[in-house]
Amino acid sequence: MSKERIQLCEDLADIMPSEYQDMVANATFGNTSRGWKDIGTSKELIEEHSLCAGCPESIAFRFILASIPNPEDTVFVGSTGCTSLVFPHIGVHNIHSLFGNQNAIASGLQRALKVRFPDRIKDVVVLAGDGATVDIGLDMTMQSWFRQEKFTTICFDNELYANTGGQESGLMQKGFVAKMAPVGKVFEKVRLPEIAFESGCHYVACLTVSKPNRVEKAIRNAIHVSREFGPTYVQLYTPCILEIGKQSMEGLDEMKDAESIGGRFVMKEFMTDEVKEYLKELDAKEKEEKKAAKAKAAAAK
Ligand SMILES: Cc1ncc(C[n+]2csc(CCOP(=O)(O)OP(=O)(O)O)c2C)c(N)n1
Ligand code: SF4
Ligand SMILES: [Mg+2]
Repeated sequence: MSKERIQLCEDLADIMPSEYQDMVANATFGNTSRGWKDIGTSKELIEEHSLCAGCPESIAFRFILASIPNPEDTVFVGSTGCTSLVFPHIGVHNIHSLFGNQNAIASGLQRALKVRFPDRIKDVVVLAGDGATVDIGLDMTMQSWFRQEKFTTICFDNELYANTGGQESGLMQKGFVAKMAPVGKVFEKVRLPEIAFESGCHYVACLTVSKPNRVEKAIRNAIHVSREFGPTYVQLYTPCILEIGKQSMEGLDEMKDAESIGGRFVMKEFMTDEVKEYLKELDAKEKEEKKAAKAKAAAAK
């Protein structure tokens, strides 16, 4: 990774917005050890968001953007929904795709980047809602897994179509009544994490976004594994507080309840034995690198 990739053009530097200047000077591009702990002390890759106040999708975005290992060489592929309202405000390349097509677009993009930049690591990350990933786009989602496309799919699971007012989705829980689904869901929540693993994903994680360290680890694992092995999937419970009748400050409690013992979103991970071994080695390597960086900093004092 290199900070040289994110620069201001000298001739235009004085007319660039101050937020952009700040990002070039103070964001964590190029830091190998970037992570959620940088939030609050460095320039974040998200300027603002246009979601409802307190929407868990907003904090999920912040954690993900702080955790991606290679932001200057990452391209997000989004889809229509509440998530798509945030993409115009982030400092990472992103593409908006037609609703449901995101994994097809990402497949072509990842392949093209591999041809165009054979010697550079380029990460493609799909980030879309449950309606886009599991309902209308399920065919494209699963076909990319069957074809072993090397990118990560992140699903913001708020258990309905929030952006269009609350229609039923496959990830909605049984019996739930939404504003635009008055009868109530008649079948169980689709078990997409299990389906993803059975469909060829090499690493799968399902969790809430209440604990930033867990989100960071899951995102990093998913991206590193996608580079080496093939498709990976991360499902994040980001409840729509409007639909479940919560106040803006109650989203965190909702997620904590959901992940406590016996809850619907106790964290789960699936991975192959090969991946388990690979992640163990990656962790050990990262620990060594951190130790060496600390020792270097101490010696420089
Ligand atoms: C091709 C197409 N079909 C349908 C829509 C209408 N549409 C916009 S947002 C949305 C729901 C998004 O739901 P989800 O993916 O779960 O994201 P959320 O808004 O819940 O974050 C739908 C159906 C559209 N914009 N384009
Ligand atoms: S409608 Fe729901 S999911 Fe969408 S921004 Fe508002 S709280 Fe978040
Ligand atoms: Mg949704």
